Amino acid sequence: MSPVPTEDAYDRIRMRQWSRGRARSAGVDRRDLLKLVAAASASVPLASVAAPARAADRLPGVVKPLPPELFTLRGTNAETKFAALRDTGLLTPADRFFVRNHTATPRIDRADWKLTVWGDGLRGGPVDFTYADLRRLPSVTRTAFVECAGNGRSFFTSQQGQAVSGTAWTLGAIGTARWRGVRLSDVLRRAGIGRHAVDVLPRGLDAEVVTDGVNLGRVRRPLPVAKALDDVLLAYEMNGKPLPPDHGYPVRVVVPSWVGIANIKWVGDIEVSAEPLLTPWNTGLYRLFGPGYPPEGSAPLTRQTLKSAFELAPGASFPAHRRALLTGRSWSGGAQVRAVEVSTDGGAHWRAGRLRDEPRAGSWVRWTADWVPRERGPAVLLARATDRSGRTQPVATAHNTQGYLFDAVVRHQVTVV
Ligand SMILES: Nc1nc2c(c(=O)[nH]1)N[C@H]1C(S)=C(S)[C@@H](COP(=O)(O)O)O[C@H]1N2
Ligand SMILES: [Mo]
Repeated sequence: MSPVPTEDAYDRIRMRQWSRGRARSAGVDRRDLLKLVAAASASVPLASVAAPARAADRLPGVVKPLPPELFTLRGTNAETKFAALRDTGLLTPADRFFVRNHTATPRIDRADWKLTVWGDGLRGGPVDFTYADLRRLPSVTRTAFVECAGNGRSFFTSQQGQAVSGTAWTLGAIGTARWRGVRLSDVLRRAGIGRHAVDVLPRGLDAEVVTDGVNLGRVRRPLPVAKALDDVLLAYEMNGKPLPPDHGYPVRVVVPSWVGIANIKWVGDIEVSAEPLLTPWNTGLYRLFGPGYPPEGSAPLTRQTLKSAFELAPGASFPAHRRALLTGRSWSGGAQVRAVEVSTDGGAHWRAGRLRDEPRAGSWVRWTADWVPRERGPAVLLARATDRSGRTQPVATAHNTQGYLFDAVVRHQVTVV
């Protein structure tokens, strides 16, 4: 089932093309891309991560309410509080699902919306699909998490003392939903994708992104054709209802197990290219930069990594000598979660957590563990997952300047009273 060799091959080829200048820069000046890469490899001040989160009920640019008991606001984004997932099931209700907006949620009328598929990777000219056209195609349903590649970024700083740039997420830049829509492969085949197609570039209808005086254009990131024809959806429903405006209404891309940025919201057009494509989102952004990586960065990121989180507020308190039920979730973009271990003494002793869900690829598992705290004072809770590929969460994650793919065990401070 896993297309891993294909992904690896794609990355190797794309890296060679990038370094020899053979890939085409889609919609942004190649010199600007090179500047982005240079900026990405520079180290950055801690201040960018230490920027204080705000408390408010609303964010301009986000349509849904963001009550402080459910969300922490970070710039244009809203992080889900893990404690607010404790009373939810496997699926994250749309009103608690994190929001990552480069700019602002656009208001789109589905009667005016269409999807244009175009490019030199098609056998013929551009093909349009209305919302009604998509609804007439066979539908598929799939449970999948969407997780930002920078989820957990703030722990590079708070646990490892390292500077990283980007939104200072803790662990709440993830949600799991049941997505319904059509297969991207069905749409690409109907649009006449040719055998020579190599990259598929969905683009959002939200505003162009301007950073440091450079207009990066609209949010877009190429998918290798092998992935695009595999398990990618064009989703129009989230948890049985039309997509909410903030999560991509009327149609978004869902790329199970891959970095959040692959899941383009408010998709308006898809370029199918016979040449490899480069955009800011697969060159300066969403690669690993830093001492251990080449100057042009690692290969573009594909799958998410392995993580665990307690459904608890930071600094939560527990009464001594009373049995507490600890709950949490673990997930991996690499393979199903196989086991979760929990420590309530800062990592000296570990015991097995009880899994509450049948582990499935692309989803998370809920787990529980009992704890009877004995000593009053501060305590550190840890949860550590292992997936079926044999990976276990490490003690530390190798540094990268933009703080992507943090996978180390998080130390959750609590107090016994
Ligand atoms: N058009 C568009 N698509 C987008 C984004 C965006 O800003 N614009 N953000 C991306 C990023 S970085 C992430 S992590 C996910 C977040 O999806 P969500 O807001 O539905 O949680 O959407 C991705 N798709
Ligand atoms: Mo993201």
